[in-house]
Amino acid sequence: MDFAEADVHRRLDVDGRPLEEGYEPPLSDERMRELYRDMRLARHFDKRMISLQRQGRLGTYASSAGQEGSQFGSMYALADDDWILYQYREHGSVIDRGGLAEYVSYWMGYEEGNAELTRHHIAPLNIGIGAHIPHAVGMAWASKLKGDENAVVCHFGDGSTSQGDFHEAANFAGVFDVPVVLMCNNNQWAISVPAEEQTASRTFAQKADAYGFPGVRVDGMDPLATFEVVTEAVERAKNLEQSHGGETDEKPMRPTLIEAVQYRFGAHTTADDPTVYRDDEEVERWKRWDPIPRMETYLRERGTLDDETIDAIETDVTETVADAIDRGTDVEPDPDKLFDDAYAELPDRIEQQREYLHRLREEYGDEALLREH
Ligand SMILES: Cc1ncc(C[n+]2csc(CCOP(=O)(O)OP(=O)(O)O)c2C)c(N)n1
Ligand SMILES: [Mg+2]
Repeated sequence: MDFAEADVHRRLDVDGRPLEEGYEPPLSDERMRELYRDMRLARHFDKRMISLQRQGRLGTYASSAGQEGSQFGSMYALADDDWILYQYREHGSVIDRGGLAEYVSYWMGYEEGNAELTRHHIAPLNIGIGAHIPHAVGMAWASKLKGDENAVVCHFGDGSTSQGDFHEAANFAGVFDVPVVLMCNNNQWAISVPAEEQTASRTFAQKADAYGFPGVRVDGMDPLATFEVVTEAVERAKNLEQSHGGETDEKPMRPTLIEAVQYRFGAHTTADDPTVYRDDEEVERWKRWDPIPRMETYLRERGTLDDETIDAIETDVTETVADAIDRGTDVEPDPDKLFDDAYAELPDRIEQQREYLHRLREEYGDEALLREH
Protein backbone atom coordinates (compact mmCIF):
# COMPACT_ATOMS: atom_id res chain seq x y z
CA MET A 1 0.00 0.00 0.00
CA ASP A 2 1.21 3.49 -0.82
CA PHE A 3 0.31 5.25 2.41
CA ALA A 4 0.46 8.67 0.74
CA GLU A 5 -2.47 7.63 -1.50
CA ALA A 6 -4.45 5.82 1.21
CA ASP A 7 -8.06 6.80 1.75
CA VAL A 8 -7.62 8.06 5.33
CA HIS A 9 -8.48 11.19 7.28
CA ARG A 10 -5.15 13.04 7.43
CA ARG A 11 -4.02 16.55 8.35
CA LEU A 12 -0.21 16.45 8.01
CA ASP A 13 1.68 15.15 5.00
CA VAL A 14 4.64 12.81 5.26
CA ASP A 15 6.94 15.73 6.11
CA GLY A 16 4.64 17.23 8.73
CA ARG A 17 3.24 20.02 6.56
CA PRO A 18 -0.53 20.71 6.69
CA LEU A 19 -2.33 19.29 3.67
CA GLU A 20 -4.78 22.19 3.65
CA GLU A 21 -3.69 25.79 3.54
CA GLY A 22 -4.89 27.67 6.61
CA TYR A 23 -5.49 24.46 8.62
CA GLU A 24 -6.42 25.36 12.16
CA PRO A 25 -5.40 22.60 14.59
CA PRO A 26 -7.98 21.38 17.10
CA LEU A 27 -5.62 21.82 20.10
CA SER A 28 -3.94 24.85 21.65
CA ASP A 29 -0.20 25.36 21.14
CA GLU A 30 0.42 24.36 24.73
CA ARG A 31 -1.54 21.09 24.37
CA MET A 32 0.27 20.30 21.11
CA ARG A 33 3.64 20.80 22.84
CA GLU A 34 2.46 18.41 25.56
CA LEU A 35 1.34 15.93 22.93
CA TYR A 36 4.77 16.08 21.30
CA ARG A 37 6.47 15.67 24.67
CA ASP A 38 4.24 12.69 25.57
CA MET A 39 5.02 10.94 22.30
CA ARG A 40 8.73 11.41 22.96
CA LEU A 41 8.29 10.11 26.48
CA ALA A 42 6.57 6.96 25.20
CA ARG A 43 9.32 6.41 22.61
CA HIS A 44 12.01 6.76 25.28
CA PHE A 45 10.05 4.53 27.68
CA ASP A 46 9.95 1.91 24.93
CA LYS A 47 13.73 1.99 24.47
CA ARG A 48 14.35 1.68 28.20
CA MET A 49 11.87 -1.18 28.64
CA ILE A 50 13.48 -3.15 25.80
CA SER A 51 16.86 -2.55 27.37
CA LEU A 52 15.58 -3.77 30.78
CA GLN A 53 14.31 -6.91 29.09
CA ARG A 54 17.69 -7.46 27.41
CA GLN A 55 19.35 -7.16 30.82
CA GLY A 56 17.10 -9.90 32.16
CA ARG A 57 15.31 -7.49 34.52
CA LEU A 58 11.92 -7.60 32.78
CA GLY A 59 9.92 -10.38 31.10
CA THR A 60 8.53 -10.13 27.57
CA TYR A 61 7.68 -6.63 26.39
CA ALA A 62 5.68 -5.38 23.37
CA SER A 63 7.15 -2.33 21.65
CA SER A 64 4.91 0.61 20.78
CA ALA A 65 7.36 2.61 18.62
CA GLY A 66 5.58 4.07 15.58
CA GLN A 67 2.15 3.85 17.21
CA GLU A 68 2.33 6.87 19.55
CA GLY A 69 0.25 9.12 17.27
CA SER A 70 -2.81 6.94 17.59
CA GLN A 71 -2.31 6.38 21.30
CA PHE A 72 -1.93 10.00 22.39
CA GLY A 73 -4.12 11.45 19.64
CA SER A 74 -6.96 9.35 21.03
CA MET A 75 -6.22 9.96 24.72
CA TYR A 76 -6.20 13.72 24.28
CA ALA A 77 -9.83 13.48 23.09
CA LEU A 78 -11.09 11.83 26.29
CA ALA A 79 -12.36 13.00 29.65
CA ASP A 80 -10.49 11.68 32.70
CA ASP A 81 -13.35 9.37 33.65
CA ASP A 82 -13.82 7.76 30.24
CA TRP A 83 -12.71 4.13 30.46
CA ILE A 84 -9.81 2.66 28.45
CA LEU A 85 -9.41 -1.00 27.62
CA TYR A 86 -6.19 -1.89 25.83
CA GLN A 87 -4.46 -4.90 24.37
CA TYR A 88 -0.77 -4.92 25.47
CA ARG A 89 0.96 -2.51 23.10
CA GLU A 90 -0.86 0.78 23.72
CA HIS A 91 1.46 2.01 26.47
CA GLY A 92 0.85 5.62 25.51
CA SER A 93 -2.82 5.24 26.30
CA VAL A 94 -1.92 4.05 29.78
CA ILE A 95 0.87 6.45 30.66
CA ASP A 96 -1.17 9.44 29.49
CA ARG A 97 -3.10 9.05 32.76
CA GLY A 98 0.04 9.03 34.96
CA GLY A 99 1.12 6.03 37.04
CA LEU A 100 4.27 5.39 34.97
CA ALA A 101 6.16 3.77 37.88
CA GLU A 102 3.20 1.52 38.67
CA TYR A 103 3.03 0.55 35.02
CA VAL A 104 6.71 -0.47 35.06
CA SER A 105 6.13 -2.62 38.14
CA TYR A 106 3.09 -4.18 36.47
CA TRP A 107 5.26 -5.24 33.53
CA MET A 108 7.76 -6.59 36.06
CA GLY A 109 5.05 -9.00 37.20
CA TYR A 110 3.96 -7.02 40.24
CA GLU A 111 0.19 -7.30 40.00
CA GLU A 112 -0.51 -4.51 42.50
CA GLY A 113 0.90 -2.05 39.98
CA ASN A 114 -2.38 -2.40 38.21
CA ALA A 115 -4.49 -1.14 41.11
CA GLU A 116 -3.32 2.41 40.48
CA LEU A 117 -4.19 2.13 36.79
CA THR A 118 -7.72 0.96 37.58
CA ARG A 119 -8.16 4.05 39.73
CA HIS A 120 -7.40 6.00 36.53
CA HIS A 121 -10.16 4.12 34.67
CA ILE A 122 -7.79 1.81 32.78
CA ALA A 123 -8.81 -1.83 32.69
CA PRO A 124 -6.10 -4.52 33.10
CA LEU A 125 -3.94 -5.42 30.11
CA ASN A 126 -5.55 -8.01 27.84
CA ILE A 127 -3.45 -10.75 26.30
CA GLY A 128 -6.21 -13.06 25.02
CA ILE A 129 -6.67 -11.44 21.62
CA GLY A 130 -10.06 -9.77 21.24
CA ALA A 131 -11.34 -10.99 24.61
CA HIS A 132 -11.61 -7.48 26.06
CA ILE A 133 -13.83 -6.11 23.27
CA PRO A 134 -17.06 -7.67 24.63
CA HIS A 135 -16.04 -6.39 28.09
CA ALA A 136 -15.70 -2.87 26.69
CA VAL A 137 -19.13 -3.08 25.07
CA GLY A 138 -20.61 -4.45 28.30
CA MET A 139 -19.08 -1.60 30.28
CA ALA A 140 -20.45 0.91 27.79
CA TRP A 141 -23.88 -0.70 28.00
CA ALA A 142 -23.75 -0.47 31.81
CA SER A 143 -22.76 3.16 31.51
CA LYS A 144 -25.76 3.80 29.26
CA LEU A 145 -28.19 1.96 31.58
CA LYS A 146 -26.92 3.88 34.59
CA GLY A 147 -27.21 7.17 32.72
CA ASP A 148 -23.50 7.96 33.18
CA GLU A 149 -21.76 10.37 30.87
CA ASN A 150 -18.79 8.08 30.18
CA ALA A 151 -17.56 6.73 26.91
CA VAL A 152 -15.54 3.51 26.76
CA VAL A 153 -12.61 3.35 24.37
CA CYS A 154 -11.27 -0.06 23.42
CA HIS A 155 -7.90 -0.49 21.68
CA PHE A 156 -7.16 -3.67 19.76
CA GLY A 157 -5.16 -4.74 16.72
CA ASP A 158 -5.92 -5.67 13.13
CA GLY A 159 -5.40 -9.34 14.09
CA SER A 160 -8.09 -9.09 16.76
CA THR A 161 -10.77 -8.50 14.13
CA SER A 162 -10.43 -12.17 13.12
CA GLN A 163 -11.63 -13.26 16.54
CA GLY A 164 -15.33 -14.02 17.08
CA ASP A 165 -15.18 -11.73 20.12
CA PHE A 166 -14.76 -8.69 17.89
CA HIS A 167 -17.83 -9.52 15.78
CA GLU A 168 -20.02 -10.43 18.74
CA ALA A 169 -19.01 -7.24 20.52
CA ALA A 170 -19.55 -5.04 17.45
CA ASN A 171 -22.94 -6.59 16.77
CA PHE A 172 -24.01 -6.10 20.38
CA ALA A 173 -22.70 -2.53 20.38
CA GLY A 174 -24.89 -1.72 17.37
CA VAL A 175 -28.02 -3.52 18.56
CA PHE A 176 -27.86 -2.02 22.06
CA ASP A 177 -26.48 1.26 20.76
CA VAL A 178 -23.83 1.74 23.44
CA PRO A 179 -21.32 4.59 23.98
CA VAL A 180 -18.22 2.73 22.84
CA VAL A 181 -15.35 3.68 20.56
CA LEU A 182 -13.75 0.60 18.99
CA MET A 183 -10.21 1.64 18.12
CA CYS A 184 -8.57 -0.81 15.72
CA ASN A 185 -4.85 -0.10 15.56
CA ASN A 186 -4.01 -1.51 12.16
CA ASN A 187 -0.23 -1.72 12.42
CA GLN A 188 -0.04 -3.93 9.28
CA TRP A 189 0.99 -7.07 11.15
CA ALA A 190 -0.37 -9.59 13.63
CA ILE A 191 2.95 -11.11 14.63
CA SER A 192 3.98 -12.54 11.21
CA VAL A 193 0.57 -12.34 9.48
CA PRO A 194 0.24 -9.26 7.23
CA ALA A 195 -3.01 -7.25 7.29
CA GLU A 196 -3.87 -8.28 3.72
CA GLU A 197 -3.95 -11.92 4.82
CA GLN A 198 -6.02 -11.04 7.87
CA THR A 199 -9.11 -9.95 5.97
CA ALA A 200 -10.55 -9.93 2.45
CA SER A 201 -12.26 -6.59 3.23
CA ARG A 202 -10.79 -3.54 1.56
CA THR A 203 -10.47 -1.84 4.96
CA PHE A 204 -11.01 -2.77 8.58
CA ALA A 205 -13.18 0.33 9.06
CA GLN A 206 -15.78 -0.92 6.57
CA LYS A 207 -16.61 -3.82 8.90
CA ALA A 208 -18.70 -1.28 10.85
CA ASP A 209 -21.19 -1.19 7.92
CA ALA A 210 -22.23 -4.74 8.76
CA TYR A 211 -23.14 -3.67 12.29
CA GLY A 212 -24.93 -0.48 11.31
CA PHE A 213 -22.70 2.21 12.81
CA PRO A 214 -20.03 4.53 11.41
CA GLY A 215 -16.58 3.24 10.53
CA VAL A 216 -13.80 5.80 10.06
CA ARG A 217 -10.30 5.38 8.66
CA VAL A 218 -7.59 7.70 9.91
CA ASP A 219 -3.83 8.13 9.58
CA GLY A 220 -2.91 6.83 13.03
CA MET A 221 0.59 8.30 12.66
CA ASP A 222 -0.97 11.77 12.52
CA PRO A 223 -2.02 12.58 16.10
CA LEU A 224 -4.02 15.67 15.11
CA ALA A 225 -6.13 13.76 12.58
CA THR A 226 -6.59 10.98 15.15
CA PHE A 227 -7.61 13.50 17.80
CA GLU A 228 -10.27 14.88 15.44
CA VAL A 229 -11.89 11.54 14.62
CA VAL A 230 -11.80 10.31 18.22
CA THR A 231 -13.29 13.60 19.44
CA GLU A 232 -16.15 13.16 17.01
CA ALA A 233 -16.62 9.51 18.03
CA VAL A 234 -16.67 10.42 21.73
CA GLU A 235 -19.20 13.19 21.12
CA ARG A 236 -21.36 10.73 19.22
CA ALA A 237 -21.03 8.22 22.05
CA LYS A 238 -22.04 10.72 24.69
CA ASN A 239 -24.69 12.68 22.92
CA LEU A 240 -27.38 10.85 21.04
CA GLU A 241 -28.64 14.13 19.58
CA GLN A 242 -25.42 14.56 17.60
CA SER A 243 -25.11 10.96 16.56
CA HIS A 244 -25.92 9.66 13.12
CA GLY A 245 -26.09 6.31 11.44
CA GLY A 246 -23.63 4.43 9.27
CA GLU A 247 -24.12 4.39 5.54
CA THR A 248 -26.58 1.52 5.73
CA ASP A 249 -28.67 2.79 8.62
CA GLU A 250 -30.10 6.23 9.31
CA LYS A 251 -30.97 5.39 12.91
CA PRO A 252 -28.97 7.50 15.41
CA MET A 253 -26.07 5.40 16.68
CA ARG A 254 -23.56 5.87 19.43
CA PRO A 255 -20.76 3.38 18.68
CA THR A 256 -17.94 4.07 16.20
CA LEU A 257 -15.27 1.82 14.74
CA ILE A 258 -12.04 3.67 14.03
CA GLU A 259 -9.32 2.06 11.96
CA ALA A 260 -6.10 3.91 12.79
CA VAL A 261 -3.65 2.97 10.05
CA GLN A 262 -0.08 2.87 11.32
CA TYR A 263 3.04 0.70 11.53
CA ARG A 264 4.88 -1.23 14.20
CA PHE A 265 8.54 -0.23 13.80
CA GLY A 266 9.95 -2.85 16.17
CA ALA A 267 9.50 -6.55 16.74
CA HIS A 268 6.10 -7.92 17.79
CA THR A 269 7.57 -8.45 21.25
CA THR A 270 11.04 -9.00 22.66
CA ALA A 271 10.44 -12.70 21.91
CA ASP A 272 10.09 -12.09 18.15
CA ASP A 273 12.49 -11.66 15.21
CA PRO A 274 10.68 -9.71 12.46
CA THR A 275 13.55 -10.07 9.96
CA VAL A 276 12.28 -13.58 9.17
CA TYR A 277 8.96 -12.29 7.79
CA ARG A 278 9.37 -8.68 6.62
CA ASP A 279 11.93 -6.62 4.71
CA ASP A 280 13.93 -3.74 6.12
CA GLU A 281 12.87 -1.77 3.07
CA GLU A 282 9.22 -1.92 4.21
CA VAL A 283 10.16 -0.75 7.70
CA GLU A 284 12.20 2.13 6.30
CA ARG A 285 9.33 3.16 4.02
CA TRP A 286 6.95 3.39 6.99
CA LYS A 287 9.50 5.18 9.18
CA ARG A 288 9.13 8.17 6.90
CA TRP A 289 5.66 8.58 8.48
CA ASP A 290 7.02 8.55 12.04
CA PRO A 291 4.56 10.66 14.06
CA ILE A 292 7.27 12.33 16.16
CA PRO A 293 9.34 14.11 13.48
CA ARG A 294 6.16 14.96 11.58
CA MET A 295 4.66 16.66 14.61
CA GLU A 296 8.01 18.31 15.35
CA THR A 297 8.21 19.84 11.88
CA TYR A 298 4.63 21.05 12.12
CA LEU A 299 5.20 22.69 15.49
CA ARG A 300 8.57 24.19 14.54
CA GLU A 301 7.13 25.75 11.40
CA ARG A 302 4.24 27.19 13.42
CA GLY A 303 6.74 28.72 15.83
CA THR A 304 5.42 26.54 18.66
CA LEU A 305 8.64 24.58 19.24
CA ASP A 306 12.29 25.60 19.12
CA ASP A 307 15.65 23.98 19.90
CA GLU A 308 15.62 25.20 23.47
CA THR A 309 12.17 23.70 24.21
CA ILE A 310 13.15 20.44 22.52
CA ASP A 311 16.30 20.20 24.68
CA ALA A 312 14.21 20.82 27.80
CA ILE A 313 11.74 18.13 26.68
CA GLU A 314 14.60 15.70 26.09
CA THR A 315 15.92 16.23 29.62
CA ASP A 316 12.46 16.02 31.16
CA VAL A 317 11.60 12.80 29.31
CA THR A 318 14.90 11.10 30.22
CA GLU A 319 14.60 12.03 33.90
CA THR A 320 10.90 11.17 34.18
CA VAL A 321 11.38 7.71 32.68
CA ALA A 322 14.54 7.03 34.74
CA ASP A 323 12.73 7.98 37.94
CA ALA A 324 9.70 5.81 37.07
CA ILE A 325 11.97 2.85 36.33
CA ASP A 326 13.87 3.31 39.59
CA ARG A 327 10.62 3.38 41.55
CA GLY A 328 8.85 0.76 39.44
CA THR A 329 11.68 -1.79 39.68
CA ASP A 330 12.13 -1.26 43.41
CA VAL A 331 9.41 -3.79 44.25
CA GLU A 332 9.56 -7.31 45.52
CA PRO A 333 6.81 -9.35 43.91
CA ASP A 334 5.60 -12.17 46.11
CA PRO A 335 5.92 -15.44 44.11
CA ASP A 336 2.94 -16.79 46.04
CA LYS A 337 0.71 -14.34 44.14
CA LEU A 338 1.10 -16.59 41.10
CA PHE A 339 -1.47 -18.83 42.69
CA ASP A 340 -4.04 -16.14 43.46
CA ASP A 341 -7.04 -15.08 41.41
CA ALA A 342 -7.43 -17.93 38.90
CA TYR A 343 -9.26 -20.22 41.36
CA ALA A 344 -11.36 -19.47 44.43
CA GLU A 345 -10.20 -22.86 45.78
CA LEU A 346 -6.97 -24.30 44.42
CA PRO A 347 -7.27 -27.71 42.76
CA ASP A 348 -5.04 -30.37 44.41
CA ARG A 349 -2.53 -30.39 41.58
CA ILE A 350 -1.99 -26.62 41.81
CA GLU A 351 -1.94 -26.73 45.62
CA GLN A 352 0.88 -29.27 45.39
CA GLN A 353 2.83 -26.93 43.12
CA ARG A 354 2.35 -24.12 45.59
CA GLU A 355 3.67 -26.26 48.43
CA TYR A 356 6.62 -27.32 46.28
CA LEU A 357 7.49 -23.68 45.66
CA HIS A 358 7.28 -23.00 49.42
CA ARG A 359 9.71 -25.83 50.13
CA LEU A 360 12.15 -24.54 47.51
CA ARG A 361 11.96 -21.00 48.85
CA GLU A 362 12.71 -22.21 52.37
CA GLU A 363 15.55 -24.41 51.23
CA TYR A 364 17.32 -21.93 48.93
CA GLY A 365 15.96 -18.48 49.71
CA ASP A 366 14.32 -16.33 47.02
CA GLU A 367 17.47 -14.83 45.55
CA ALA A 368 19.30 -18.08 44.99
CA LEU A 369 16.10 -19.63 43.71
CA LEU A 370 15.69 -16.94 41.07
CA ARG A 371 19.36 -17.06 40.13
CA GLU A 372 19.90 -20.78 39.96
CA HIS A 373 16.57 -22.48 39.31
C1 LIG B 1 -6.96 -15.74 21.65
C2 LIG B 1 -5.51 -15.61 21.30
N1 LIG B 1 -5.04 -16.22 20.21
C3 LIG B 1 -3.72 -16.10 19.88
C4 LIG B 1 -2.87 -15.35 20.67
C5 LIG B 1 -1.41 -15.19 20.29
N2 LIG B 1 -1.16 -13.83 19.85
C6 LIG B 1 -0.56 -12.93 20.64
S1 LIG B 1 -0.42 -11.44 19.91
C7 LIG B 1 -1.15 -11.98 18.49
C8 LIG B 1 -1.31 -11.07 17.31
C9 LIG B 1 -2.28 -9.98 17.53
O1 LIG B 1 -2.22 -9.08 16.46
P1 LIG B 1 -2.96 -7.68 16.47
O2 LIG B 1 -4.32 -7.84 17.04
O3 LIG B 1 -2.84 -7.12 15.11
O4 LIG B 1 -2.12 -6.81 17.52
P2 LIG B 1 -0.61 -6.28 17.45
O5 LIG B 1 0.23 -7.29 18.18
O6 LIG B 1 -0.22 -6.14 16.04
O7 LIG B 1 -0.61 -4.97 18.18
C10 LIG B 1 -1.50 -13.33 18.61
C11 LIG B 1 -2.15 -14.11 17.55
C12 LIG B 1 -3.42 -14.73 21.83
N3 LIG B 1 -2.68 -13.95 22.63
N4 LIG B 1 -4.75 -14.85 22.11
MG1 LIG C 1 -1.45 -5.75 14.38
